[in-house]
Amino acid sequence: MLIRRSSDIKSSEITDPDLFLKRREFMRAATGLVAAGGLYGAGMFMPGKAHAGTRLPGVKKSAYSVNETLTPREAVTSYNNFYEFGTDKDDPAANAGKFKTRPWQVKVEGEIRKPKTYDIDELLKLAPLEERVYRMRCVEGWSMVIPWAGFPLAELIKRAEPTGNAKFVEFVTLLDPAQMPGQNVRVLQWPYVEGLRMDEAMHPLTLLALGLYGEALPNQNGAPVRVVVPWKYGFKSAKSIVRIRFTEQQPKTSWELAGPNEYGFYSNVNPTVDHPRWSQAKERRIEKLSVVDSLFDKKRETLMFNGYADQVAQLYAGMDLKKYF
Ligand SMILES: Nc1nc2c(c(=O)[nH]1)N[C@H]1C(S)=C(S)[C@@H](COP(=O)(O)O)O[C@H]1N2
Ligand SMILES: [Mo]
Repeated sequence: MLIRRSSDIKSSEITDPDLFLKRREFMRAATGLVAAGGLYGAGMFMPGKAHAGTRLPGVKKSAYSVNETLTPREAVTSYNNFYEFGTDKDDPAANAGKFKTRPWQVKVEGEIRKPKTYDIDELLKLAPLEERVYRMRCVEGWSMVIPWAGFPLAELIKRAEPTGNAKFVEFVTLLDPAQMPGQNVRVLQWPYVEGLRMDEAMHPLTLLALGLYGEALPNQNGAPVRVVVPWKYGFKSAKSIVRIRFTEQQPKTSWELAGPNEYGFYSNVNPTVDHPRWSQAKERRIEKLSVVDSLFDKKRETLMFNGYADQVAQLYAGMDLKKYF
């Protein structure tokens, strides 16, 4: 079979940034372009730049931000996971340039009293935009610090008036294989589906993100709207959302369907619970302009709940986090 299990792809080909380095960046580094102003010099590779979002007005700083070195915008917009546009880290920046994010609607439905379809420009004005600088940790072992712009998902949930049956929230990414070439490859079940328990979705840290670095989201980062859940592995933060559905049953998420022993529903960042095929104890923080330069930094310890334990640990009081990984 040509179809490989997505979990195999994750581990063998794209797990470690070093592979990314070896495959293409080292070639460039060797040519001396790094010294000449970085990999983005000489006009040869300018990820993100072409699709830069428009400035978002009135974004207020938030006390929920962490005070850590930001991952440069160049790295945030060039080293991505967005399998709809390909499985390599540089595929989304290369392939999402023409992705159409207007018109765009988000359907809010399910166990709620006020179902509603939002136009994206209406959603942008639903609540005051905040800048939230969050630590983000990918299950593959790298981490970033990203200044998101958005508002708490709770703002939208309150307006939807969930019924007593709403126990979970499901997030569904756009299904459009004509625009998203990766959807023609069955590495995952499409459309990409993620989910949260209701209390997780209502938590003040859970963000509906519409931008980063003060601008509308670049396509490769999940334009025009995504969720951001900073205490969970990155794949819980679904991109380019078209549907938010409130359910009584726990949603079946794309990654769980692809590898139930490897990608649990909760997927809280937890250095004491290893992925079946690799340790989760350490991470490589990307904090240089080019990902290549970060690869020489020492790995750092991964923190419980990605450092947000004070704020979220009580959501899981009494739960066996090895069982509910
Ligand atoms: N629809 C969709 N959402 C997705 C993904 C994806 O492939 N498709 N990848 C996830 C993973 S594994 C990570 S680490 C983050 C990466 O977000 P970033 O590229 O903005 O850093 O997006 C998550 N959201
Ligand atoms: Mo990830």
